Amino acid sequence: MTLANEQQAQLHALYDEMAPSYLTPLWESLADLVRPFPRSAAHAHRWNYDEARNYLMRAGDLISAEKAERRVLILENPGLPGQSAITPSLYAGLQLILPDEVAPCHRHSQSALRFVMEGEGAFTALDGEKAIMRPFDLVLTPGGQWHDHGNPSDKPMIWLDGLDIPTVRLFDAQFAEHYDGKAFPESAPAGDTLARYGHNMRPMRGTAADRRPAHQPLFHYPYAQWRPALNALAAGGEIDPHLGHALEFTNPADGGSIMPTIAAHVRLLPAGFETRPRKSSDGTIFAVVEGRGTAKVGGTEINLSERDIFAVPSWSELVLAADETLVLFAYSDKAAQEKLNLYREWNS
Ligand code: GTQ
Repeated sequence: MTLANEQQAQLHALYDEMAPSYLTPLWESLADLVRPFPRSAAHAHRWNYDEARNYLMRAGDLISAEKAERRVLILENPGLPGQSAITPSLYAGLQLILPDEVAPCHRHSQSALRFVMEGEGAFTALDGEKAIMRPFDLVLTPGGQWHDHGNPSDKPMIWLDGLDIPTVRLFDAQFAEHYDGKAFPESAPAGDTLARYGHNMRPMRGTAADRRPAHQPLFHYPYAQWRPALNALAAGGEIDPHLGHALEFTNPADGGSIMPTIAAHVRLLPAGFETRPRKSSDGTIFAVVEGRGTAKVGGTEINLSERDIFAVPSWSELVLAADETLVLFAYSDKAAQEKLNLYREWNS
């Protein structure tokens, strides 16, 4: 044995000896732990809506929303098996509520957004105020606020749930409670908060100012408002070469992201438009609202049709191309990363 080999053998014997004391040598893993740039375990992946919907409807025949508490199919990233995560920090699921069903009231530390995929007339109630949901509406249930869902309409209702479950799990900071009784008592007429905070205005005086948390009053961003805004933006101005025409949803209390951990936006790419390549450190979940096109993510080309959902991992090069006018909804952990001074992007 050479001297070098002898030392190597002694080192490994040392590792074996210290292992039962839960000690490991940094120098064997440093290059993996502290990398020059992100190399996500998540894969670029698309879920076809019709396929997922079919499984969800079959589950609907077999278990009630009430029994399930939340009847949801989790969109689990193929690179993160067993983690109930679509990116390392975020969760996505498709939730089904059938006519006359209720999903019981609870609250938890995790913040959630709902993006409606189909159906009309079901509601999410937040601290006792209903938001009546229509296709492609965005509805928030921020951490700590009581929420239940119900469907008094005559059609199934399906929405995309986006939560910060893996982020809260990372911090070991989760708490949850069930409400005693089915639904939280009605605290205001449906649409009350939207009327008060959803139009670049705020109440001069009134109960909603007290009833809703001052830091997070608004929780409904209807398609009927955001879609015309996107159209007006597209009609008026120059297109961003990396994003297309893009608008971020904001919290009217501070002009920042919709929730402390999650940011969300919509974008419109005109037919024939292709974005310049871009990378960002926020792994992002997209839902196709309208149109057809492709997403090139690193080496993978993904065909996009209406209501498909796809995940783009952190620091993957993304090029979006629209065959027809392509409208996308997206959410990511950018809000959390900016607070932690972690967010970065690269625009070619
Ligand atoms: O609707 O409250 O997809 O608590 C996962 C956890 C939905 C909800 C999910 C939840 C909910």
